[in-house]
Amino acid sequence: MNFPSCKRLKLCYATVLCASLFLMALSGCHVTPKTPEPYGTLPSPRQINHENMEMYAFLHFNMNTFTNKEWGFGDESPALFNPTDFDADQIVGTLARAGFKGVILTAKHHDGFCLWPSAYTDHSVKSSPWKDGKGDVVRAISDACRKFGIKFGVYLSPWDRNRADYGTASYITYYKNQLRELLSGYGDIFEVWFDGANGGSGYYGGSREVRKIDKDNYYPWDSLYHIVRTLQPNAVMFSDAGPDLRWVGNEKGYANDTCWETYTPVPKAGFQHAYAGNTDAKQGETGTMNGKYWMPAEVDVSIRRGWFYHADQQPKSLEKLIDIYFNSVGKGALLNLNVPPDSTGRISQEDSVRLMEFKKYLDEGYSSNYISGDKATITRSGVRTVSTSVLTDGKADTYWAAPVDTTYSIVIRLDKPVAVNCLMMQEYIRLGQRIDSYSIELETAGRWQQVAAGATIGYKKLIRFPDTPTTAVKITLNSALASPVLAEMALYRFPDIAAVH
Ligand code: FUL
Repeated sequence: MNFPSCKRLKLCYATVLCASLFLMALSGCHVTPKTPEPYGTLPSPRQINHENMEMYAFLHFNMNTFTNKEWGFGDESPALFNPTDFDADQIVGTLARAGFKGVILTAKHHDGFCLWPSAYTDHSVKSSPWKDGKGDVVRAISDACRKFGIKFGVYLSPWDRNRADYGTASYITYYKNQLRELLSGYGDIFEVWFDGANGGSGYYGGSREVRKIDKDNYYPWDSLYHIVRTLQPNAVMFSDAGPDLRWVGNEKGYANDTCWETYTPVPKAGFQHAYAGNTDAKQGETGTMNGKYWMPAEVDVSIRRGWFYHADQQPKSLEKLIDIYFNSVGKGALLNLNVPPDSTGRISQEDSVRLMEFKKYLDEGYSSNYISGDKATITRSGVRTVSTSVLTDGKADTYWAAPVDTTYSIVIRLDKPVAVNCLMMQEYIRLGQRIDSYSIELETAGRWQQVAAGATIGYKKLIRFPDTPTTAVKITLNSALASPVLAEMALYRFPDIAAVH
């Protein structure tokens, strides 16, 4: 059969072709031929890997554990360090079972005592009675991390209240040597934690005085960063001002609801540089829209009041831990939860029980996704543009990319009415952080009601609301710095806390 070739039919074909091209352009999803242009500063591969961890644990365990202090003066005798039942497998195994993806150990805190037998000082485990001076806590914890399949990181306090030469150039050489020892002797390191507390009173080899340092110039941050990049290219570095992760600016366990992953650190008044110890860290809670660097917030907080173990303190309640989780991971930040081993050298029973409750709560919540695999109908300016399940496919590396920057609404209908209390959204951050205004509505008994509104999403946003019987969820993307690109969504019902105890 011959195809008709009349002019009118040609016109018809042309119209159909144009219309399909137009619809394809409108629909915009991961199969569009053109990947959207990235926007602004972008995460490095090491930062993406790190963000995927979501939460890890801090281990404050050192001389203070035995002196019942938070900040040792630096004059403590190594003879005091003597855990009676040190068990790295119990410590790391407990944290791994509780869902933490890594551990950061205080290899040296401000008092200067070293948990490993450093070649550069005797103020370490090798002068302690523990294992007759043959022990190495850094070795034991890093080995246990490998055994339990989680990552290992180090905290090496830049401030050292024990060293006679603190404040001079030779201390910097000492600090660099210690950094090299830790980064070359203990396998892969995922994070190096640079504390901003530095300078002040201390023992300093017996001079017992106050040593102020020039915070703008004393620490050669660029060459310290270079040591880390050279010896552990996959490690991220944390400080008040990055370079890879920023301090959230408080130790209470929360990031702001608006929390940009980009950040331009600003020096405190009177300082030239934004370095560890002289950054206006409060700005870390929100980050900076269109900030100069990709530098997600890390929320560091302790399960107990202190960073070190004190027998008269108790772990935070499950309610509080969950609140911390939603205010850190749930705002697109990393959670670094401190769990201090006691002076026997183990995680206490109370902390361990609380961590297992925490894990149970999260597991139950996360296993309840009511929109897994469901189709989302995406509408632009009142016109239905696409129906896709790419947002609910459970894959954070597939995405829906809006064709242009304007308002969209995304509706996902549930199979049957169900009570939910949390919506999860993820941007595809490899293309930058783009969305800056959204609102959430739920359909209950045929009526839409708004339950939340906010600005940033980023790597992950968890939005909580009271249990609401729901037949559909609508996410309105009101505005964005560039056309929105979303990776995932989920709708959960997290359990009642009372049911988890
Ligand atoms: C602070 C330190 O001074 C605390 O002792 C603790 O190590 C905390 C994580 O960082 O700046």
